[in-house]
Amino acid sequence: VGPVVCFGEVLLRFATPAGRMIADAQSMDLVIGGAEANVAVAINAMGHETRFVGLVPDNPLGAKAKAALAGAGVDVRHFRQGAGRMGLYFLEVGGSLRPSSITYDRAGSAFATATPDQFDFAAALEGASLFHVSGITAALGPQGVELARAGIRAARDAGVPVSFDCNFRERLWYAWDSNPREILTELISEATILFGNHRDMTLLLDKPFSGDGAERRREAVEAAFATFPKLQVMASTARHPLTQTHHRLAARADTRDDRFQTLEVEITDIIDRVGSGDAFAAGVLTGWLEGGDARKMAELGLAMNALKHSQHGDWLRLPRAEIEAFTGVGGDVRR
Ligand code: KDG
Repeated sequence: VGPVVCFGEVLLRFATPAGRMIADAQSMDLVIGGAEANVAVAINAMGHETRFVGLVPDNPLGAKAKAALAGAGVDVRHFRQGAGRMGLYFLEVGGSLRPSSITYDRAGSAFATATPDQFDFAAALEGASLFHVSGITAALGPQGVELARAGIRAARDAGVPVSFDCNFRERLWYAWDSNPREILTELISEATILFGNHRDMTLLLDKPFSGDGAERRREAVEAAFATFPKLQVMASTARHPLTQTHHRLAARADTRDDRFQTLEVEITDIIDRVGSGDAFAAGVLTGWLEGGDARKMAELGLAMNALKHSQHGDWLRLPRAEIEAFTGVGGDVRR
């Protein structure tokens, strides 16, 4: 199995102490984020090689981001440093009564203003099993659209299957004169694997899906397979929040001739849910790399999604044995 190549923007994340507003915070916890980097780190922790393609500034902030990915075992030979600023995001951590919220400070970052010729996609894709990209890159602006397009085209030309996570970020898309329906439809038409739910499909097809939750999800999957002939796998999660820190989660994976819907698991005492969608993608992709069926993809995805809620920061890098042992019930204290 060749490496999974992930492409996107790496961000520094500053988080307030739990229950403290940004306005009142005097210190913040600093970690590395960025959806596609989160996926690269989590797949790597599952025992598969990953390679990251990106661009951060040639300053200590960019160096920190690059060193962190390298330290997590990701191949950073194609993770460049150059002119420009670092993208940041600030997380105001809520609690059981109040949601957390994200403030971006990333406009005009080195990555968002990069041009495709700054990346050697062909070299980065050599020997790769998969190319993973997300809608966030395209949401950054017209230059981001060009970057996503160029990466996907290079993967197509190299015969490397594309994995695409819609990762719809309203605040990014609607900060410029964008047409997410048209752009996402174009990008997804090259995808073999799609992470998206019925809300994404509603946006793409301009058509609401009726019915109860399960029916709506099934219709959305059918619509996706009908709309995108290259698509082989579609995966999504369903989340039912009971309080801010107590959710029920389920996952679903579909191929053209197989499908699996997990039972719901209870997630209580959520420590940090940011990056849980990326952990889900990493689980599904791990299952796919290992030739797994819909059930294996959905179950690994759910386990990684759920366990991410127990970890501070954007990353999930628990030992694989812990992911596999996950039952949703919790366990004894290890001694
Ligand atoms: O999925 C986690 C991401 O939302 C976080 O890392 C920040 O990449 C990010 C984004 O653009 O929202």
